[in-house]
Amino acid sequence: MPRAQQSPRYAWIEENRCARRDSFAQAVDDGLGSEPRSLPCRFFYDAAGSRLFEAICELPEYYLTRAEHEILTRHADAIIERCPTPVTLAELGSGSSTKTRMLIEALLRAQGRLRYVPVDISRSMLDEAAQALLADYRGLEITAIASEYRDGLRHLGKETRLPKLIAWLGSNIGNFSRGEAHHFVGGIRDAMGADDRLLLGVDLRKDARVLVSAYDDAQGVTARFNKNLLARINGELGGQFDLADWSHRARVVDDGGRVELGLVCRRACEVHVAALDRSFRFDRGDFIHTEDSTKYSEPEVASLADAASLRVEERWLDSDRRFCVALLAPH
Ligand code: AVJ
Repeated sequence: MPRAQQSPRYAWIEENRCARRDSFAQAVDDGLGSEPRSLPCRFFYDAAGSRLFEAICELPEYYLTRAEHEILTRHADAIIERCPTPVTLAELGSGSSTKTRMLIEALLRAQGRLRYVPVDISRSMLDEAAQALLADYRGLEITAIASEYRDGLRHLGKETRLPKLIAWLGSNIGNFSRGEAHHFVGGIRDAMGADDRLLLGVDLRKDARVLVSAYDDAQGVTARFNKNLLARINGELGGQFDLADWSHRARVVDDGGRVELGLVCRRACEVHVAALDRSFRFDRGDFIHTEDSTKYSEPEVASLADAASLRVEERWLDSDRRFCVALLAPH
């Protein structure tokens, strides 16, 4: 795909791509070579994986995107009324930026012009999203940061021309354990000034049946998304995984507090990975953990904020009370 050009309204910063490719090899070597086996979920999002994730967001079972969209549609103006104006909109894990359009529109209504700084691991998603947004909104200027969260936060800390509204939506926080989330929200707090705000979209604890169907959909899109990790090992590292030997598994654990995703081996196999010059043996029933999706209660959201010296300024739920968007401000 042709790379988007830098222009007066669009600039991008890319954080060490080569190191990232190496780190995929390293992560596969470490993750498949030790027990319990695992692959880190941040590697889901190559171009194909990002597209599959967009398809997940449209699934009837995957209520998260719709619930959050409902909240942002109803309350975008109320959200930005509680932010200083003018404000820069930053976003962690922006993906296609579809979920952000309500905020962008509300901010453009309120302040006419807007600087938007999306951070995402997928350069192709950033380019596509930026082109679409710039075509739709005059008055928008975008600086995209292609990096993992850690590097992205470092850039955001330097983004001090105007106060910032940092959006971290889509329950992306769910990929962290509770402990990691506490730590990471502390890191966001460190990148915030006294006037900045954090807008957090969090999926709430709920009935296990609703969760299982959201993460094991009837059309098998989530299964393909999950197996895309193996396809990436094949494509990028010369792996020999037969995708038919693996099945997708989604399990609710921790009393509805977490969905655990992984791949179960259906047939004993030995898989060579050329780039690692190494083979991995799997028995039938072996499990590779690929993702956690942590769910929160409302009090857990408040204590998460509190532990990072933030307070919940206001929070909004969807009409089915499945999802929460919370606006956090420094103490
Ligand atoms: C992008 C982390 C929010 O946990 O719901 C969706 C990822 N994985 N279906 C989630 C995901 C399988 C998603 N997040």
